[in-house]
Amino acid sequence: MKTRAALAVEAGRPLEIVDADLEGPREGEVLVEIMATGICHTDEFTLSGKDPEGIFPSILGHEGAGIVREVGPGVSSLAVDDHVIPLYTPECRECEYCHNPKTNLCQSIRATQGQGLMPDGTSRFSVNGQTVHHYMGTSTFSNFTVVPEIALAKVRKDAPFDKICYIGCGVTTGIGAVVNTAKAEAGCTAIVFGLGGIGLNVIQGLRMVGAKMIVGVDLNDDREAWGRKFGMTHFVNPMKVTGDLTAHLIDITGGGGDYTFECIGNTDVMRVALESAHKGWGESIIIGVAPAGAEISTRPFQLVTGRSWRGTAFGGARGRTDVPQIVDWYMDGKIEIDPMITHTLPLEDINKGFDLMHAGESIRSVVVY
Ligand code: NAD
Ligand code: AHE
Ligand code: ZN
Repeated sequence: MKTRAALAVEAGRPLEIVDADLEGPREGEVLVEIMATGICHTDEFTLSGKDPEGIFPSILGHEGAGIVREVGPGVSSLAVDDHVIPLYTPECRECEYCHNPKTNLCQSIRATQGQGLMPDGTSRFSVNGQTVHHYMGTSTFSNFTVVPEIALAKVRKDAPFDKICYIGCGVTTGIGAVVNTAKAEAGCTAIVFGLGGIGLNVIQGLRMVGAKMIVGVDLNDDREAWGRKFGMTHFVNPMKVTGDLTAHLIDITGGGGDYTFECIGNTDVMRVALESAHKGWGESIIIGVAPAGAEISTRPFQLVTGRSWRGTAFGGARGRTDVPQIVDWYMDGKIEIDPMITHTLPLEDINKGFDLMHAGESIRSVVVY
């Protein structure tokens, strides 16, 4: 079949709207009509050429929601007309990782996913006879996409696609980092670096668990109002701090954060986040994705004296199990999504979504097909 899609032709070039060819689902695969997709900073990161796993030409996008239109042979957990959210972190429930409660990183199809291919080692997408790669196993910048069954969460049918698509990455990553990874408790003190589409969800996760003090750090002053809307209690713009930022954060939190979260992908900020975690017990959680070749550093003494450095992917969530519950949280009013979706665009304007992100003008842009 033909599908309208935004093609990443090569690194650093705007996406091109094309009519791509899409093969039907094979064994264990599902054809999904994507109804809406968010644009995450990670899509920009890969398009920029900084992702060591970036492959071109490809169809990016990993924050979608849609409807099952066809199931391949052997698919048993999904049927035509089911509403689904594609999962870049699948959940096969069979691999060593799925059996270990310490991780959400199902590895059953990770190798082919990283090569931009379906689990059988081939692509379903092509344009003018040339193979086009999948991205993160999801490729939601295409109106129709083929996704492995184990990488689809079935969700309730009354939830709006143009909002719940954000649960496919940003919402789950931010809230999950607090609830699943940090397991932050009521009364804690936290520092959140980067108040964009991820950081604001960390903040609303912290509010949900009853954090006492939530310090937000961002270079963009406009983000102060955004942070306060979701529960931030203090705001710091590093440009306006005289002296050392780490010392300032330790000072205002009375010794450092019980939990700190880096939601930018900047290795210098990752160091500040670790070193502004409380001596003796503070945990610093890296969410931001850093460019190929980047490395983190600190004095080992920072760890010797009780701080821990950790990381999280997809908020530690097991998608098929946890994502339907997060959709319920949204539908029950326990978490907010609508105000963070600042822009809604047709696919033809998808590059505007990237421009808005670069200009710091959007929290989340969502493409509606
Ligand atoms: P975003 O562009 O919406 O937000 C980034 C924010 O950081 C902006 O508000 C910006 O002003 C601020 N910022 C930039 N440099 C700063 C600095 N030096 N100090 C303070 N603030 C600074 O991006 P996003 O969509 O929220 O994504 C954030 C990061 O999280 C990206 O690196 C993305 O790739 C990553 N991410 C990781 C996961 C995961 O599973 N680990 C999931 C989604 C996104
Ligand atoms: N491919 C990159 C790393 C990109 C990365 O860290 N991706 C996150 C999700 S970001 C979503 O917006 C992730 O889940 N990583 C775990 C995984 O298995 O990919 C690189 O550096 O190679
Ligand atoms: Zn993302």
